Amino acid sequence: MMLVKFRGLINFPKRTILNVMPANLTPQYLEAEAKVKQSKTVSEKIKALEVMMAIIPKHKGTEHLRGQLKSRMAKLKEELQKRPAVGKAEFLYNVKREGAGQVVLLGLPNSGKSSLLSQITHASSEVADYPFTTQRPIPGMMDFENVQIQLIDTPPVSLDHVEPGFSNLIRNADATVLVLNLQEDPVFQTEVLLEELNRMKVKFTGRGALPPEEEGWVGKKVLLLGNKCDTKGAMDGFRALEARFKDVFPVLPISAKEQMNLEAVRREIYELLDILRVYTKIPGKEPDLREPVILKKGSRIEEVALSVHKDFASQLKYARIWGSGKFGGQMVKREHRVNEGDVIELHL
Ligand SMILES: Nc1nc2c(ncn2[C@@H]2O[C@H](COP(=O)(O)OP(=O)(O)OP(=O)(O)O)[C@@H](O)[C@H]2O)c(=O)[nH]1
Ligand SMILES: [Mg+2]
Repeated sequence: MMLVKFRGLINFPKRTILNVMPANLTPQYLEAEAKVKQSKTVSEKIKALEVMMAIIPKHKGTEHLRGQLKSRMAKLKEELQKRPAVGKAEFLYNVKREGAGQVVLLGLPNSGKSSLLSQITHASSEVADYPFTTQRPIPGMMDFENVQIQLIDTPPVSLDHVEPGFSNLIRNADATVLVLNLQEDPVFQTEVLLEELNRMKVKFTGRGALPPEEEGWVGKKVLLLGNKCDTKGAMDGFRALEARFKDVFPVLPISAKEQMNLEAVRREIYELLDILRVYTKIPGKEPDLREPVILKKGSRIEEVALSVHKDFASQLKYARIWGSGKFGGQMVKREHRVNEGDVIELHL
């Protein structure tokens, strides 16, 4: 009996033993491999395979396996090319707007987008130390004082594959936040992401007015966040980022993980939206400062009235206004431009 068992072991097919022996594959790799098997769509498979290729140990023992992964990837990409854009993926990238504005987080793999979303909004998005964790857009609501703003975590931008629908998501949103990993050449990451925005026909700017619209192009404000500022050497990365881009974009060092500078992030994101808050009041009563009326910068009394009720704008005779360094309760006409924090009493 013993002998038979022993013989069985010796005769164990050589190929099987070779497959398990020399590669020293990590548990994360095996997990990624399982993910490829579970993936139902071709693009999911590609993403999972990208993870495997990124984390596979690179030594002689895995050379053959790496070759196999590469050709498998090539086949999948070919398959994807042959198909028309899938309706379902497009649908996933349609995120219903909520709150005072919609802002997309964009970044290369592992930069900390999901960590930021999970820390700064009421939503949570899976965080992991391997790339391509996020597979679809995940929205969350961020509070800034008395305003709610929608942030959207997205799958990472990869150099050779962008999901259909991604560009629509960005073009339809109000602004973009680039989340950069300060540990890994943030200037280069920014250049890659700006190039991607260019390909999507997004004309970006930092502070100041949006560029004039051109046929087929949309203008968006962009904020740069240098993430992982808690790590060693990160501030060197930040200084390089700031030196290169601070004249064009607002740039902040943050740590999503250690919750550093996140209050400043909230304010900068609010600033990106080019909106202002005013408060309406009823004669003889105090305004409700928890319920701002949100308007585009440059709006007039007329728009305040319209936002309260569609008939108010046509029936409006005058308004009284507090704030903006004016006399308290000064009478103004419908063309009067309002400012952040004004309190307005509408008279019909
Ligand atoms: N030290 C440090 N680590 C961070 C910080 N933010 C994120 N990380 C880590 O970086 C890794 C990636 O974080 P994620 O939030 O999943 O990054 P992501 O950009 O969403 O990644 P993908 O979805 O794969 O593109 C995780 O191990 C996080 O714990 C940070 O501020 N400091
Ligand atoms: Mg993520």
